[in-house]
Amino acid sequence: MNNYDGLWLKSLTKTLLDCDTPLQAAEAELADFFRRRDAGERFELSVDEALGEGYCVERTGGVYHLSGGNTGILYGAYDLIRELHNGGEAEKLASSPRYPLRMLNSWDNMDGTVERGYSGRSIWFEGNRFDYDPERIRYLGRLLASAHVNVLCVNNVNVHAPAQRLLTDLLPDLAAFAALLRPFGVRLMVSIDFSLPLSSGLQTADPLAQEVQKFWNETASIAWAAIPDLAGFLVKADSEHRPGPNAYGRTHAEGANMLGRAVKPYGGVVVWRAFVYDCLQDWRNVKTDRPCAAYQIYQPLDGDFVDNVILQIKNGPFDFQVREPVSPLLLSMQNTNTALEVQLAQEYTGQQIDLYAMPPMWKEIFDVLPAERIQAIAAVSNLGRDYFWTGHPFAALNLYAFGRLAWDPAIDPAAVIDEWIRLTYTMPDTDREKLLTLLLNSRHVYELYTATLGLCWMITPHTHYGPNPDGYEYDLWGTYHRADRNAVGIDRTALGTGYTAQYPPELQAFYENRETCPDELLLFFHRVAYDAQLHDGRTLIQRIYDDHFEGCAEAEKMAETLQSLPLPETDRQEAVKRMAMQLKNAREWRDVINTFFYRFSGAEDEQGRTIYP
Ligand code: GCV
Repeated sequence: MNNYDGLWLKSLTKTLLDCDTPLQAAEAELADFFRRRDAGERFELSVDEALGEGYCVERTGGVYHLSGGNTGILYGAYDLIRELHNGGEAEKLASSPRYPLRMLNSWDNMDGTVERGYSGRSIWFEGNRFDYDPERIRYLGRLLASAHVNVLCVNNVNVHAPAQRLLTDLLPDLAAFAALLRPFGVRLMVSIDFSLPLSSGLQTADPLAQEVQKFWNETASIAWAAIPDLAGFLVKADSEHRPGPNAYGRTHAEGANMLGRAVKPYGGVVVWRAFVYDCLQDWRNVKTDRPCAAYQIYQPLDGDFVDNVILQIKNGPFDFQVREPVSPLLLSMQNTNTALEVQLAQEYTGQQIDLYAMPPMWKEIFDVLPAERIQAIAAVSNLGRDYFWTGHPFAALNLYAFGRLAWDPAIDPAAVIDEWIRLTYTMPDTDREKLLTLLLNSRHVYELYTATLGLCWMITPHTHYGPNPDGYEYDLWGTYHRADRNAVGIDRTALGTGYTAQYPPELQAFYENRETCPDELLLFFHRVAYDAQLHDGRTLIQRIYDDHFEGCAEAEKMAETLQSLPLPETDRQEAVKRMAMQLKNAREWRDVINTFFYRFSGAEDEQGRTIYP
């Protein structure tokens, strides 16, 4: 096990390694915490199953009475530890989750690589098999439980061989892995390949074929016999060349429901991803608009899904960009269980090199979500086998905050960041505040130099790091900016692609109107001339130049702040090293994008700064 001790809870106690239940884990954690705290306090635990994942704490004298459901007891223990560690009194605490499923989706392949992973290789797969240090898996369980994450999907949604076999001959290994996480209330989920019946000897994977239904019923029965608390299946179907029901002329509801019925007897769920669009688009075609796709496919199916199918929808209509409006599908599925999907892995948001604290961005989404329809929150994992677990030591914040906000979306983003800093680092208040401000501004700074005014996708193809304004412009992925010498952006109003019509009327009118559309989404919704005036009186072209200069200058200031922080030496060195890479990246973005638009527009910068011709 690597010996990095900087994640938000300090090193694993030996006793925790032997725990078999959340209650035992709660006891071990609290005993260890109070022993170290050495303040003569005691605790008493009682399990009250009726509390489920919830818990209550009450202090009488020097005794903390904690009661909680089977896993609630452990969540209560961690929350009590957090409160006391962070200087709270914890006289009375009571909490229960807003969302029942809080899922981490790993995109780990069995060969040990991680798709869009920036923290090294998989923690549990290597050489096409499970290969892990059990102590590290216990530590992982503990990390997830302390953030109240209760489901881990072990394998990539793009199911590559031999991950298809996780439900067949690799099932005993999966079961052994599940057992390590069980004491922490973490249940496993498996990404499945919709065409599995074909590789198992059937002639079809048609969801309406009886032999296919029988195959999945048997597969589920065997899987749940081996792992009775298996959470369910995660499915990427008919998306980016993955097999799905469309090949048989069946709808996504027909495909998902067939699986839903197979896992129903065991209390399992099928999480069906809505990330479906035409990934072979011709850039010449201006009628097809990728952000419209998910709504067009799934909205007509609202009400057709069985009750243990959850439609998992990415936060925005594109794909985890720095700035996107909320997905209209999330707002419109009235009769379907849905899950929100966010991405901790910083695929488009700096790859754990550039600083990017996500809570402020998630807050924007949580604030508009119709909470009653959302059953689950899922996040693409940012974990890996590297020394810091999340690449950048500060990127652990996003994992922690994800769990906290999936439990209680009302928590203020600044409060959750502050909580994480206090749990992770010991530093004077003034430094803690500096770090908090640095993290709170990090997304804004990254946005300034990479995605001004909602103009995303000007990135290097495939790697998705660094600028390349035309990298995807003449490609087949449907992600165009259509810049010419006069204007940039795509008109997504009723006069353009009609995307805005997918929103409820008020929001539609809000985005449709250039006057009310927020600047940060202007070029997502509108095509705008370079000489058009924005809300603050600047022209579009001047704003593009200014944002890139400002973003880069802000990154330089962040580097200075970082240097001044009293971090543990290992963390400081890594953060400083990565910040140097961020600065290089920010400068490259500034100069490439400014030159790109200068060459098109011919407009001089009003402040006469250097733009390369
Ligand atoms: C797992 C994007 C990523 C892919 C990812 C896909 C998805 O397209 O670039 O790597 O595949 O999203 O969410 O399925």
